[in-house]
Amino acid sequence: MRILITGGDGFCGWPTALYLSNKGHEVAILDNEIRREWDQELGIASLISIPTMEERVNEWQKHAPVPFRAYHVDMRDYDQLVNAISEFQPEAIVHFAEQRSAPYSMINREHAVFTQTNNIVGTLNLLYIMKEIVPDCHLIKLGTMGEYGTPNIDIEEGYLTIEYNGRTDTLPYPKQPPSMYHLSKVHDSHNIMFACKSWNLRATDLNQGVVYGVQTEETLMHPLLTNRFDYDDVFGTALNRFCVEAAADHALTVYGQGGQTRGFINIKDTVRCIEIAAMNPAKPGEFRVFNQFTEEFSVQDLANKVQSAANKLNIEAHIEHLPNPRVELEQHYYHAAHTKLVELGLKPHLLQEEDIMSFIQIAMANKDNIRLDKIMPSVSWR
Ligand code: NAD
Ligand code: USQ
Repeated sequence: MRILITGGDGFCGWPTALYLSNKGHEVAILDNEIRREWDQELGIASLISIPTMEERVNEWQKHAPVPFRAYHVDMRDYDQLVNAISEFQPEAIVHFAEQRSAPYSMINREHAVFTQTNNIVGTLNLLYIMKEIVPDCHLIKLGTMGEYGTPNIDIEEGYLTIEYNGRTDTLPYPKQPPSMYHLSKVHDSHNIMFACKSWNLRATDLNQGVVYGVQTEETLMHPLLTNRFDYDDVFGTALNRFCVEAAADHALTVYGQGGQTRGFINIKDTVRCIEIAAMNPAKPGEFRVFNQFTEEFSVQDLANKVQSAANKLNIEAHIEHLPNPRVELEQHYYHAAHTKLVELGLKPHLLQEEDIMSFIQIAMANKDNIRLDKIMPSVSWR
C-alpha cells in the first residue's frame, strides 16, 4: 500500500513508518519538525539524542526495501499539504501530526489556543483534501483514550447504545476530556465523523492509551534510526518517566493518591495496530472507533512495578506522592473495552518485569543526559 504518515518524525510516527516500510509498503512521512522547536522552547531534549529528520530519513533509505520519502510540510499550510498528497496519492493516511502533551496545552491561554488550532486546523485541512483529491483513501487518525475521561460506567469502543424514554439509539460515547489537548482530540473526532457522514470518507479513530517503551526492531537497526525517549514533566509519560526517575536516583513522581487508572500500550504494539487498521480499512462513509491499548494500570501500580524492577537492579526507587498538578479523579472506576484490534489479529506484548528493567537500563546508559531540573511537575491545571 502507499501510506502517508503525518507526524512521521515523532515518537510513534517514526517507528511506525520504519515498520510499515520494512514490511514492503511504500511509505512517505510528513512532518514540519515543530516538535523539536517545542523542545527548544522548554529547554528539554530526548534522553537519547536523535539526528535531524533529514539524517534519519537518509539512513533509512539505505535499509528500506521499497522507496521511502519525506515531506517537510506544516499541516496548517493547506497548499503545501495539497501538493504533498497530490504527488504521493496515498491509499491510507496515518495522522499522528498533532501537539500531544496535556501539560503543554495547559501552560497558559496561548498554549491552549495553539494546541487546539494546530490540531483541529491540521485535521480539517486533511479532511477537505481527502474529499477533493483522494476520496477513497482511508484516514487512520490517532485519537486518545482520554477523550472518554473516567466515567463511573464501562467505556465502550466509540459508541454507546442507550434506551431513553422508551426509544433506543447507538450514539457517540459521551466525552469528558481532562485537558485542552484531550479536548482537541474530541473536536477532531466530531469533525471526522461529520466528514464521513457528509462526504462518504472512510476513517478509523484509534483511541490510544498511554504509550510506553522506546525502541522497535527497526529503530535498533542503526544508531541514526533511534527513537526519541521523553522523560520531562511536559512531554514524558507515566511509565517511561518512572523508569528514568529510577535510573537517576530520583523519587518516582506519583501525582496525588495514584489511583488514576489508564490504558497502556507498548510502542511495539502501536506500530502493529496501525498495520492492522490499514490492512482492514473502514468502509466508505464509516467512522470506526477502536480503543488502542492492551492493559489497564493505576499510576500507583506502575510505580510499584518500577520500584520492584529497580530493586532487582540494586536501585531503591523511593515512591513519592506529590500534590497533583492536574484536575482529575485520583480514585475511580475504570473498565474500558479493547477487543476490536485483538479480533483483527493483535497479539499484545503485555508488560513484563524484564521490559521495565530494560527501560531502566536504557535510561542508565544515557544517564549523563538526564536533566534533573526537568522532572518535577511545572504546569498547573488550576
Ligand atoms: P510526538 O510529539 O513525538 O510526534 C508528533 C509529531 O507531529 C512531531 O514530530 C511534530 O513535529 C509533528 N507535528 C505536530 N504538529 C504538526 C504540524 N502542524 N505539521 C506537521 N507536523 C506536525 O508525539 P507522539 O507521541 O508520537 O504522538 C503521535 C500521535 O499519537 C499524537 O496525535 C498523539 O496525540 C497520539 N497519541 C500519543 C500517545 C503517547 O503516549 N505518545 C498516546 C495516545 C495518542
Ligand atoms: N502521572 C503521574 N506522575 C507523572 C506523570 C503522570 O502520576 O510523573 C499521572 C497523571 O496525573 C495522569 C496519568 O499519570 O493521571 C497519565 O499521565 P501521562 O502524562 O502519562 O499521560 P497523559 O497526560 O494522559 O497523555 C499521554 C500522551 C497523550 C495521550 C495520552 C493517552 O502524552 O498524547 O493522548 O497519554 S490517554 O491518557 O489514554 O488519554
